[in-house]
Amino acid sequence: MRVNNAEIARLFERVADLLEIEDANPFRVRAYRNAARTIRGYSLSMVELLKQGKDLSELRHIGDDLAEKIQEIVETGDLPILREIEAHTPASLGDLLNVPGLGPKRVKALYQQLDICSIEDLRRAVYSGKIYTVKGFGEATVRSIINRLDRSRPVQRRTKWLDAEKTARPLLRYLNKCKGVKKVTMAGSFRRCKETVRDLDILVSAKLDTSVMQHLSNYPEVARVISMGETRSTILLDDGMQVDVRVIAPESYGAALMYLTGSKYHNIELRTYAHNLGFKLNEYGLFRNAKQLAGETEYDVYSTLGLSYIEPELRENTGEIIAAQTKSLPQLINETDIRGDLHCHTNATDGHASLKSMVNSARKKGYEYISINDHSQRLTVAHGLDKARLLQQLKEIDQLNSELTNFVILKSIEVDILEDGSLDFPDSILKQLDFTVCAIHHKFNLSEKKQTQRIIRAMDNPYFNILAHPTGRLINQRAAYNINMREIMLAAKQRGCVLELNAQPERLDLDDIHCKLAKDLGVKLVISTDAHSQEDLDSMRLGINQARRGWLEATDVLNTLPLTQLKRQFKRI
Ligand code: DGT
Ligand code: CA
Ligand code: CA
Repeated sequence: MRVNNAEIARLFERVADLLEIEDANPFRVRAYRNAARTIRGYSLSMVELLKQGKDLSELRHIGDDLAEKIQEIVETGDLPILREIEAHTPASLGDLLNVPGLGPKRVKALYQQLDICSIEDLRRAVYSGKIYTVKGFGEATVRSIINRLDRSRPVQRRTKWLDAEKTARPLLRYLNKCKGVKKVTMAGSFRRCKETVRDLDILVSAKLDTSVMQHLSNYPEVARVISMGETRSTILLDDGMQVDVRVIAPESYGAALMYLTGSKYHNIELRTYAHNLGFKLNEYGLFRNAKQLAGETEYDVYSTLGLSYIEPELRENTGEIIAAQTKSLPQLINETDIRGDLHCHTNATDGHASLKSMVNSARKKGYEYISINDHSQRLTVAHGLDKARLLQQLKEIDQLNSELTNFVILKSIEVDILEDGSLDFPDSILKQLDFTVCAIHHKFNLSEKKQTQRIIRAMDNPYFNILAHPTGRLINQRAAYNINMREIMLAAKQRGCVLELNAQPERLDLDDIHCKLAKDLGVKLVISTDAHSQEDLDSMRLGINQARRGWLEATDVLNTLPLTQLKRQFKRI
């Protein structure tokens, strides 16, 4: 094993960081830090010194104990004490320590005072403003943390929700075919409709003596069985997705579904809530003095606890339990609330379907309106429309509209926001449209200040209506651009502009936290598919998923409005 000094030092530093967060003896913490410094700065490699039979305890700051540990690392590549400490600290604290600007002192304060254990927790605390209650987190610190978080967003390998669904569907069908199976349900982050999932969690309701697991192992897509028991198994599928399957008796189905749906933090909070009321809640049911009071359905469990039913999308421990107790949960938006799609392309630019086909599909979905938002001239890669082609399209729309009953095609465009914040068409053209969708498609790397100013300057134009895919991130591919979202939302509100929740499976931009922020700030949103084909119109449900995770109600979303009211919202002058 060839570990270099820097790696050894890094392991020691990690031990010191975690010990410090745990409030361990400061001398112990310092011992690891000092040793790390010695090792890092030493001119010869520890491996070499050991090979020469040198006694490492002669080095500055290295005692017998640490010398032994260095030897252990050199021999095994691992440091067991670190694993031990990691085993009783939340694993995600390590991620927090990796956020630039967050040293162990700050992580410790966050952990001890706000119970922040993960990047996700941190994001929530930042956006809710809770973080300001912790000493040492002033405006400037928090701003720099937000920027780093926004830029360092998920690069980890999590599967996009829609891809996970493609994997899950046939498996659910297959499991349903097993004899004795009553119900098969997706749980975990998939059921909570997180934009990405790490693995699939499936709950099967069946008598415990059925052969579900045998059936599972015969699924043709199984690449490897990781573990298999009577009630729980984990398998790896050919496409790389890991799947946890639990079998549970029907009388505990609701409680088990709640447990397996999570989130973990919702579960923990709910258990404490139940405990404080003298109940015991676990995956088998809700109990008082060993007597099961509920458990067959989730609804029973919540209502026996005196709570309204909490939709899975809200189960993130961000205030939903209190809201359920005080009957103030949001009436979450549904797909049926949507009356039209406000961002669609045709084959006049980079879409695949004609204007007419897009309209037909929108009508089939039961919509009352659709808008056509082809690209503007600057976007030559997408064959953006120049003035003449745009006017030609408007004429076609007029013609089609005159033939349609109970349906209207809105005239619009996806107009580029140029680097100086001006729009890619003059007002004389923009004013002929029903509204505009404005977007950034180049110069992604401006500084936060410049990018934010660029967008706000664009909003100063009275023909600016909707900011499309506001952060520009592509899930697992491209980080958000550098912007101050709060400032942009406040500017939008002031000017009567709105933000888009773009429902494309790889965009889902805004994310759930930003949706909630918009709601809290009183900024309206639209949910649009940015469809480039007829099938793409079906992405609306993904946007709805995201919106529900962001606590949005129909009243927060403009394309739930009937046409006349909608048009009024777009009149700024
Ligand atoms: P993922 O897979 O990272 O996208 O997210 P989840 O939420 O699906 O997480 P997963 O698959 O590790 O666990 C599935 C559910 O099991 C989770 O949502 C809640 C429950 N669960 C997991 N670990 C714990 C725990 O330590 N305590 C409690 N109370 N519940 C847990
Ligand atoms: Ca999962
Ligand atoms: Ca799992």
